Amino acid sequence: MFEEIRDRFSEDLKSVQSLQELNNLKVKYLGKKGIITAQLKSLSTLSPSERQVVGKLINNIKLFIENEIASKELFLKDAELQNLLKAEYIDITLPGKYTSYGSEHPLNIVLNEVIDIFIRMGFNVEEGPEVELDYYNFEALNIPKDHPARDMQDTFYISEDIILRTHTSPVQIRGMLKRKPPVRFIAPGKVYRCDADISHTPMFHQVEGLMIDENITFSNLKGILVAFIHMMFGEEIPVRFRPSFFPFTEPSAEVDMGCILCKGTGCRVCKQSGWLEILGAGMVHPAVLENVGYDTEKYNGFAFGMGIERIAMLKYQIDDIRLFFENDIRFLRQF
Ligand code: 2NM
Repeated sequence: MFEEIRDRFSEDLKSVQSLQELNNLKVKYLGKKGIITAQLKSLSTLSPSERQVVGKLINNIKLFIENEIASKELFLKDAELQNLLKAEYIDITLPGKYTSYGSEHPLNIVLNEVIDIFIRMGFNVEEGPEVELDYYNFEALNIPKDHPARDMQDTFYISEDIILRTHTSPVQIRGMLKRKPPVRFIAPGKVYRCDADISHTPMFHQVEGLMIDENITFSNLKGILVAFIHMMFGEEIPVRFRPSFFPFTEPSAEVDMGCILCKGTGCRVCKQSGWLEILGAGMVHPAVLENVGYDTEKYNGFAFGMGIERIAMLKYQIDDIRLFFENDIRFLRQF
């Protein structure tokens, strides 16, 4: 009789495929209304001596069933885990989805380098409109009506007195009008001139700088610009100042640095001179300071300007300015 229960259980167990089925089997034998439970309950109908023998037999079967169920449970749980591992298998050796990263435009790399150097020397950064009044772009800068820079072929006119700025100097004018001296800021940004060849594009980038205070000298101008060139191109680079002319500065100078390509021995880029023109600069003309209401008895200062394209062309040895604006991915990827 008990042998029969045990064999039936073993048969039943063989057909169990899942934890759910195993639980059903457990209920069938060990549950409240289970086969073994019923047997245990029927013990009360036996005499004490029979109860001891039969009870032991039933308990043995119960233990056997419990053990069998426990080991089957372990087996099924392991099988379930293996299935899950198989179903959720990820081949980490497969190449990932391809993402193409952009890179910073060479002009922005150089522009940010220039800005960072002047920020380190205590300059603020000022911005202004690209569509500008003739007044801020020319008049306030002491550029007279008959000056060649005002010629129709250089300036993009929007109307009689509205133009695209031809330099960022109008930002300096607006910056000075906004505050009292001392002032020390740079104006980076896009400028527009009607011109196009391998070294000119109708839009290009400039950084102009300005420093106004009491007792500013040409030595201060030299100190700042030599420091800038050394930080930008290297401490060993020679720098020279040549007299020049700008309507908005007096005296004015062109700033050259030793050719970084031939180290001054003469090459195609420096036209055999050993020098590269890199900046224009000068002491701000008193007429300009008067136009912004600064007391020229008390204040003076210097200003300078540079083209970012030219610096980037020298730095990366690019011989055609138009490459910056064609957006050919093969060009842009190299930076
Ligand atoms: C240059 C060269 C020399 C310049 C002058 C001014 C201002 F507004 F203060 F008058 N801003 N920038 C300046 C002076 C710009 O660029 C080649």
